[in-house]
Amino acid sequence: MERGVEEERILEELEDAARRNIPYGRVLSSMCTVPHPIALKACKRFIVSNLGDPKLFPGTASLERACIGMLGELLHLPSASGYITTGGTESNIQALRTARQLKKADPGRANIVLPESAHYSFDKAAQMLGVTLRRAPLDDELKVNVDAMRELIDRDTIALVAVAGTTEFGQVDPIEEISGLAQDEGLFLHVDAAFGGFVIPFLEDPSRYRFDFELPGVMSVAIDPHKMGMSTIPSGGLLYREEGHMRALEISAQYLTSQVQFSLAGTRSGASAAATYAVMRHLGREGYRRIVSECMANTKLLYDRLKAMGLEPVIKPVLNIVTFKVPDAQRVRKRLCDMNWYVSTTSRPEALRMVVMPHVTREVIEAYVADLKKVLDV
Ligand code: 0PR
Repeated sequence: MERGVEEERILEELEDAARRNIPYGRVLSSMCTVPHPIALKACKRFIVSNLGDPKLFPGTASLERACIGMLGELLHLPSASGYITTGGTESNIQALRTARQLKKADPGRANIVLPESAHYSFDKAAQMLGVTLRRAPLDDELKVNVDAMRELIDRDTIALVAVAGTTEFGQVDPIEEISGLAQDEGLFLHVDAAFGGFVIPFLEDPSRYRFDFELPGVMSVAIDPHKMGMSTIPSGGLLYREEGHMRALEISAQYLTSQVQFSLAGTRSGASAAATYAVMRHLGREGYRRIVSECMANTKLLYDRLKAMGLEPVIKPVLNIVTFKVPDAQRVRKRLCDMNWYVSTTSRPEALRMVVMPHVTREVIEAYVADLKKVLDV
C-alpha cells in the first residue's frame, strides 16, 4: 500500500476479477439482470453526483423528481412523493421507520403484522427499530391469510405489510383485502413490490393483481428499478401517498445546503437516479410490456418443460418465478452448479427456484432443461 501501482497492472487485476464473475446468462437465481445500455450511459455521466446534498446537484435532483413522477404514474398516483433508495432493503426499513415515527409508538411494545413470506429485510428493519414482527401464515397458494393477519393485530400494532411478488415464489398477496383491513383498523399499510412493481403493471391483465395506490389503504410502496426495471445497482424506489408521511423521517442537517434529510443513506448515488430516469423514459410502458411479455412467455416455456418431465410445481407461476418440487433440492442445486448453472432452492416447501429474468432467454432455458434432465436422470 505504501507505493502506488501503475494503471496498466491494476487494469489487468480488475479484468482478472471481472472474468471470475459469473455471466448473467447462466444465472437463474438472481432478481437482477444486465442493465439497459442507456442506464449504463446515464450512470457513467452522473457517477460523481451526490443526492445527499441535492442543492449542489440540482440537475440530478430534478432527474430524481422525474423518476418519482414516473414511478407514481405507474403506481396510479402521479402526485406520489418519494425518493430513489439503494434498493428494497432501504425502502422497507424506511417504510417501517415512517410508521413508527407517525404512531410515536413505544418501540419496546410496537409490533408489525406481515406475511410469513415477507423478505428478510423486514427482520433487519425490526432489529434496528426495536419493534416486533408478527408473521401471519400463508394459504395453500402461498398468499398470506388475511384472517390470520386480522387476529394478530392488537393495540400495539403500528403497521401492516403486504407483498406484491414474494422473493421465493413470486406470489402476490390479496392486497385489496389487506387494504380494507388497514382502513378498518386505521393502520399504515406498506406494500413491498420491490420485485413485482415492474412486472404486474405490464402483465396481460394487471387488474387481476391490484397492489398499488389505487387501493385506498396503501400508504407506501417499495419498487426496485434495479430488479425488473432494468436500471443499474443500487436503484430502489420508495413512494408515499402523502408527502407528510415522508416528512416524518426528516432529520435536521443544518450544515447541508438542503437543511434536512429523510433518506437512510447520507451520501447517496445520483447515478442511480440518472440511470433510472434514462431507462424509464427510453422504454416507456410499451418497452416494459415487451420485456415482461417475453419473460412471461419464457416462464411458461420453462414451466411446461419441467411439467413434461413429470415434476410437480409448487404454484402455477404468477410472475416470472418458477418453483418445482424435487427430491433433495440442495443436492440438485449443487450438481447444477458444477455444470455452471446457478439456481436457488426454497425450504418450505423444498423446491428448486428459477427467476426468469430478461437474460434467461429461450435458448438458455432449452440448454438448462437439457442439463437438468441429466442431473435428475429423466
Ligand atoms: N423485497 C423483496 C420482495 C425482495 O425480493 C428483495 C430482494 C428485497 C425486498 C430487498 O431488495 P434489495 O436486495 O434490493 O435490498 N430479493 C432478492 C433476494 O434476497 C435479491 C437478490 C438479487 C438476491 C439478486 C440475489 C441476487 O443475485 O433473494
